[in-house]
Parts: sequence; C-alpha cells; structure tokens
Amino acid sequence: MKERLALEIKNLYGKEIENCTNEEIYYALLNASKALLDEKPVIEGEKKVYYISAEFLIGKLMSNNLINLGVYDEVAEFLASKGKSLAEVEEVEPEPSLGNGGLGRLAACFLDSIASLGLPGDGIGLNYHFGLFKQVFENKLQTAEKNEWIEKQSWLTKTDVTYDIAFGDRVVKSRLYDIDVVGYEQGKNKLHLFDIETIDESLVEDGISFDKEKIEKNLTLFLYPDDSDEAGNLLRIYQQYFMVASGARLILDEMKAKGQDLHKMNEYVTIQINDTHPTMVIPELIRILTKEEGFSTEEAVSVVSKTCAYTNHTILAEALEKWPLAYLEKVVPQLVPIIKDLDRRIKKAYPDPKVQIIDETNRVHMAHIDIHFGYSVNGVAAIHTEILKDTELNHFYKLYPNKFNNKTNGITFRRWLLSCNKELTALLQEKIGAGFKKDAAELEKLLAFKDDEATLDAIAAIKKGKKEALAAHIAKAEGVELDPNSVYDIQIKRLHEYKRQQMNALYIIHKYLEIKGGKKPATPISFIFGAKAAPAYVIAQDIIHLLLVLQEIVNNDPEVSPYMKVVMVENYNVSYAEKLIPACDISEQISLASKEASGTGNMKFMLNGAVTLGTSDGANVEIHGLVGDKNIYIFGEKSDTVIKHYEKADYVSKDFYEKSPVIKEAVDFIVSKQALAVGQKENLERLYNELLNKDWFMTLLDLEDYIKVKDQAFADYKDQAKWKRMSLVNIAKAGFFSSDRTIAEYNDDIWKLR
Ligand code: 26V
Repeated sequence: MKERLALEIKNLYGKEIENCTNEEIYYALLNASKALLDEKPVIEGEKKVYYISAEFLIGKLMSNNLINLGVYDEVAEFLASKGKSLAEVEEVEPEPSLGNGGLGRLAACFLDSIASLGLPGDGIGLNYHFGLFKQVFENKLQTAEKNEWIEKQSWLTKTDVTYDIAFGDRVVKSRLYDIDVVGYEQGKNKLHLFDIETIDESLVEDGISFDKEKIEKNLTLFLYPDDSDEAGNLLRIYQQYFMVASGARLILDEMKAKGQDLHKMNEYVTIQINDTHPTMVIPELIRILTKEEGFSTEEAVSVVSKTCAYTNHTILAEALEKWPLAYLEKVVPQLVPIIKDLDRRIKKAYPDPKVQIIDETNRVHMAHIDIHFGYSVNGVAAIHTEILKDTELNHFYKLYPNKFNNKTNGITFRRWLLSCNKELTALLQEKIGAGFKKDAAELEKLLAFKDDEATLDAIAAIKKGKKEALAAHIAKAEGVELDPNSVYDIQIKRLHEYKRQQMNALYIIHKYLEIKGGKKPATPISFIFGAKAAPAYVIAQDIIHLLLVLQEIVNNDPEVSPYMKVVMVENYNVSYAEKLIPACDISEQISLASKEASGTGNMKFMLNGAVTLGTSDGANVEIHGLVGDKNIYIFGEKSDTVIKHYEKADYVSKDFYEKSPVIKEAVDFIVSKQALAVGQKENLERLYNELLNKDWFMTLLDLEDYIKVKDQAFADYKDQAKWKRMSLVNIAKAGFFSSDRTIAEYNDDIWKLR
C-alpha cells in the first residue's frame, strides 16, 4: 500500500509527500484505496440478501476502509514518517449524510457486518445529493443548509446500469452508482445507490427550499424532504417507488444473469425491508412477475411473500406510514390494482378492521402489507419486540405468531472501537489479545482485570486523553471551553420529545438554581448535546432554542460556570459522534419507556467505557441485564405503567407541576425574566405551555426520579475507584452488541444464506 500511495502521489502531483497538502494526500490515498478495493474478490454464494433502505448513514469511509483492508497501520506509519498525520488527512473527506439517525446508521453497521462475516449481501438505496440538511445555529435557533458531499473523486463509482422508471405522470431514468463495502479481512459486497439522470442541483434556493413539484430535477436532492405538506408527501412516494422499482429491476437482472429460476426466487434471494419506506417493493415485484414474466397472481404473491422480510423500528403512530390511496393513484397507479387485490385477499380472510391494508378512510397501511405479505417481522430489541407482540401489533401476532422474532440491534466494532478509539483498542489487545476484533464476545476476558489497578488506571487515562481531545475540538468548533476534569454527561441523538432532551434541560436548570443557591456539585459537570430537529417539527426547534439559551446563561455566569458548562454542538453527525463517544462518562438514554425501539448510541457509549443513565427502554434493558444493577443508573416508570397511562389517558402533567416545588421551579425558569432576556418569547412560551398542558411524552412524570438518580451518578463519580470498575465492566460486557452477532442471528433465523 505504501508503494501504491507513493506512486499515486508521484503520478498525480510530481512531488514528494512531504510537500503535499492534506487534501492532495487524501485524493491520492482515495485512488490507491480504490485500486486495492478493486482487487478484492466479490463475496459469492447460492443465496444473497438485499438490504433495502431509504437511509444508509455511512459516515466518512477512509478510516474504516483502511482498517478493513488491513492497511491502516501501514498507511499511518508511512505518513507519519513523512511528517504527515493520517487523522488530519481523513478530515478532508466530506461526510455523506444519507440518514436521519439510528435507522440509517444501523443499515451502515449491518453492511459492514454482512461483508465481515463473508455473507453475500448488498444494500439498495438512494444517492441523495445533499442528504440530510447541515445544521447551522442563528440567534440560538436551528437553520438548515444543504450538505454537499459528492465530489468528482469519491467512493462512488458510476455504473452503466440505467432503468426507465415509470410513474403515473412521467418516466424518469435511474442510474446506478456503487460504493464498495469491504469486510474486515474479507471480500466485498456493494452498496447500490440509485440516482436520477436529470438532477438539477441549482433548483435549491436559499437554505434547503426547492420546487417540490419538479420531480425529474429534484427526486434525489434531499433525504426525506419536509413532509408537512402534500407536495412533500408526494415527493416521498416518488422517492420510495423510484428506489424499489430500480432495486427490483437490479435484483431480477442479477438473478437472470446467474441463470436463476425466478419461480424459485426465495431460494436465491431474500429482501430485508428496513422500516416501511421500501414496502412498495412487494407490489412492484408482484407487478413485474405477473405483467412481464408470465406468473399467475397466485404464484407471484406466494413467491414474493417467501422472499421479503420486514423490520419494524418504531411504535410511534406518527412514524408508521399510511399513504392516502389518492396519492398512490397519482404517483404509482400501476401498483394500485395490486394493492387493492392484496387488500381484498386480507378482507376475505380476516374481518378484523385492525389488520386491513386499506382502511375505512382509504389510507394504505404500509406496515400491514409487509406483515401479511412478508415471511418475517422483527423488532430491534427484546422489549420492543414484546411490545409489538403484546400491544402494537398484537392482532397480527395472533394471526402469525411464527413470523414474529426479535433481533436486538448491534453496532460495528470496526468503526465504534477500532477506528474511533485506537488507544483503547491497543490497550485491550495488550490485555486480552486480538481475538475480540473478530469475536466480540472475547471482550469478557477483560473482567479478569476488574480489580487490577494498572488496567483500571490505563482505561481512565485513555478516557482523559479523549476528553482533552474533545475539549480542544469543541473550543475550536463551538467556542466553548470545557474542563477535562469535569464529568462529561452526553446526550446525542435526533431531537424528539420522546427522547426527552427537554428533561435533561430541566435538570440543568435545577442544577443551575442549586449552585446559585450555594449548593455546589462534588465534581464540575459538562452537559453536552448534539441533535438535529426535523425542520417542520416546531416543539423540537423550541427545545434546541432552550438548550442554546441555557448554554448562554450558564456559561456566562461567573458564579456557576466553574461548576457546570453547557454546550450544544452544531451539526451533530457521524464524525462528531466519533469524537464525542470515546470522551463520555455518562451516557444519557432517557426516552419515555416503551418509545425508543432500541437505541444504538447507548451501545457505542458502553463499548467506550461510559456508564448509562437511562430508563427501562429499548436496548437499555438488555444493557442493564448484562452489567447488573451496580454498573448502570436506571430510573423512571416502566413501559407497562406508561402504556397504561396512554390507555387510560390519565397522565396530567400539571398535577406533577403543582405537586412538586422542584419541578415547578425548573419549568417556570423557561419563561423567567432571565431566560426571556436571552431567548425568544415565542419559542420559550410555546415550550412552557406544551410541558404544562400536554407533555405527551411525560417529561414531568419521571423528572423527580431522574434528578435523584442523576445526582447519585454525579456523587458516585467522585469515588473514582468505583467509577473505573463500572467503566471496565461496561466495556467487557459490550460484546453482545456487536452487529456481527446481530447479523449472524438474522442469517440463522431469517435469511439462511448459503
Ligand atoms: C420517524 C418519524 C418520522 C415522522 C415524524 C416522527 C418520527 C419519529 C420517529 C421516526 C423514527 C423512524 C424509525 C427509526 O429511525 N427508528 C429508530 O431505529 C433505530 C434502529 O433500529 C433504533 O435504534 C431507534 O430506537 C429507533 O428510533
């Protein structure tokens, strides 16, 4: 690899590496890496999985690819010998933002694990030119800008594959772009991203606004454009059909090229449908098989149903897609007779209105298509799957108990340990050998060092180094000075009321007022946030505003700032996560129990030695089970209690506000003179009223317990001997959350690849 890189640099620039900029080195390294990737064998097998997803939040690829190609150290050492830093070179890469959050990042981790396990499996998605928006703060409010990431030279390879995709009112040409996905010391698979040939980037005016009706020009401009209006919703349907119609063609073409019999499709192919966004692949395949391949409807429905499997990632009603039939009639009229036929079959077989595909208001329930006409339905954490079976999808579970299964999420350790925490990786290797890199369960060997002071100190020293590095980055990027000796308390995830960043904000207010009243914390605290809010989600914007208001009040108060700081980092993304996670002491996982399907940030933090402060929700429950009561901070009402509150509609936030002076004081601060002096009246008052009169995600229900347990965690941090042991146990028990384990389970139970 050294020689390749040196040659590349000589050919491209005709000068020595020492005299190259990081940018020049990056593009030379990109070429050299792509050449090495070209030589990797494609992973082959009798049966292949296609993971179809509207999101693949892949992040920057250089570091991961070099690690998986087995050349990272060689390149780093070579560059160091020339006075260059690979870490700085990696910074040059623009970050694609092809996902919102957990669902998209999970898809990226899964592709890494599928290839690393040597399984044949490709991703199918869309090549959004500006991805998710870039977040910029102005006047303590979020604004959105386009995120450009596609350059002349990139990991994307333009292919010759094109398809004509017909909509009700137009035909659009799709073109396939590929990104190689190389496994860890393995061959490669592909991420297939479809784009339109006629894209017009100049359609984007200021910020992220554009003409939503010019489909031929806008279809792949952005990920999930604003769906608060009809044009936005229609565009989403155009995007979804464009993705699945192109994907279906590709799958069938690949089968034909291999001489496989379409009538036995399920023996050669399995399609994993990531949430409901790719659901139209089911009627589309049925349409192609009947209209073009001479299948009877009966046979087409049967073979497609044995080929497609569905993963559910949320129980939030507003996130479960239900498209008005009229929208489908406009965008994809060719699918409507098929969807109506599927609906008739269900109405005939099952009278229960709760399981129908088309409801009485003519909305098409996409998840219902997946469940009836797929062969597997899985949730993404144990408690989530139980809630699906017992409550949300109980009517379906009764019909098809054998389709339901759980696949607890995982994360790729290549990115979330080997790449983002090389220091910890090296220490682990020294203590327990390199086996954990291939078999994450071997991390448990670290437990033998639970009482070994040298190991505990070494882990703590690595954490300290990461906290210093993060402080330096935040000082530069956000202009906020953090004390690396303070406790780093971090909440990073999409902004949503169910994730309850507002509860964390209320704790901060509480702590601020305590310090003003003379009660100082044992150790200074840094409260760190990162979150993007959907542009049309008003209350989420208000919560961001509150956090930025608190940042200004707290950090500028000389009485308080030596004891606590608040920072909301701008444009939180995968690269920022890679800096934040290794530096964290306390991982905030405080969703309202039952609402967070799994969470995957919780796993990344744990793997890097943070201790979880969380509710009994999603994968927190499994983390709790693994580390035991002593190595986690759990608070709040359990999911069954929460579900009962919803059923009885008996939660009244004002009661909690009126009963508790602590709660009242914190909530009132939002509209205090002090807050209004630095914040916007409209935003703060709206949030205050929401908390007092609605509080749909029950912030005030758990606030007192949250304060109590969080105070305990901060007090315990003072006992460093205890804390270091907790940190070690969390690392040692994280092996279960390797996405290699998750993918092995998908394969054993659902895909059965050969
Ligand atoms: C989507 C939407 C769209 C409309 C407005 C509100 C809303 C709220 C939530 C969502 C989430 C869609 C699905 C999703 O991203 N689920 C996440 O999937 C992760 C991977 O399985 C999991 O770890 C997270 O807990 C889950 O929220």
